[in-house]
Amino acid sequence: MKREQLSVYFIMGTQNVKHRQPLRILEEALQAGVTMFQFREKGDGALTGEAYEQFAKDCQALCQQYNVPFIVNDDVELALKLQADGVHIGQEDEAIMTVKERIGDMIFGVSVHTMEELEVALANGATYVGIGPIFATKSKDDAKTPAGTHFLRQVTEAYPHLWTVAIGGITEQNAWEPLQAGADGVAVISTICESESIDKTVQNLKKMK
Ligand code: TZP
Ligand code: MG
Repeated sequence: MKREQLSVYFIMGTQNVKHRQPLRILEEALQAGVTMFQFREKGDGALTGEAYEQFAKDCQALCQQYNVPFIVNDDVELALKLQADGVHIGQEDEAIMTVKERIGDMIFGVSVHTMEELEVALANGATYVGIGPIFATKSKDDAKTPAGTHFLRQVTEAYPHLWTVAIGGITEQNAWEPLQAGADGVAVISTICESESIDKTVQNLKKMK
């Protein structure tokens, strides 16, 4: 992947979508030009078993059609089985070192909140790091307190060559803040899932970069 592909990073699971077809939302987002997609099916009412896997496959097929990397959140097993483009894990998931050994050259995203976590991610071959929550979010039950852009700025200044994506409560109105703090892109769930016009939303987010 290229660094620019972090610019508008869409994350979705069925639990993030109300009154609409998740695959339709993904397709609209892809048509509008999101640059990366993360399959994140978890939390209350998330699909399991066969339905979970089929939904992942359907999302992957759409991403392939639009040539957008398909990244699996948490589930290394699924990522390997589907030959996804990559995996994204948090600190509470499987140990970073073992994930790296299992996925080899796949895109590897890691969420970090401190310099120590960042250094471990780097030492273990992370392709990019996710930094957040920047703002308050309603899309992650166990999200940490919003951190603003302070840590993000610290990271982009200390590691200018490191690829970073900001996450958490990012909207068309506030995306400029993490971008100005040096993030390569913004990762969003609700701003796209709940948009009245996904096309406009994605265009606006893209323009800011
Ligand atoms: N990790 C940190 S915040 C967050 C995740 C997965 C949720 C982001 O969702 P939203 O709706 O863009 O705030
Ligand atoms: Mg996780």
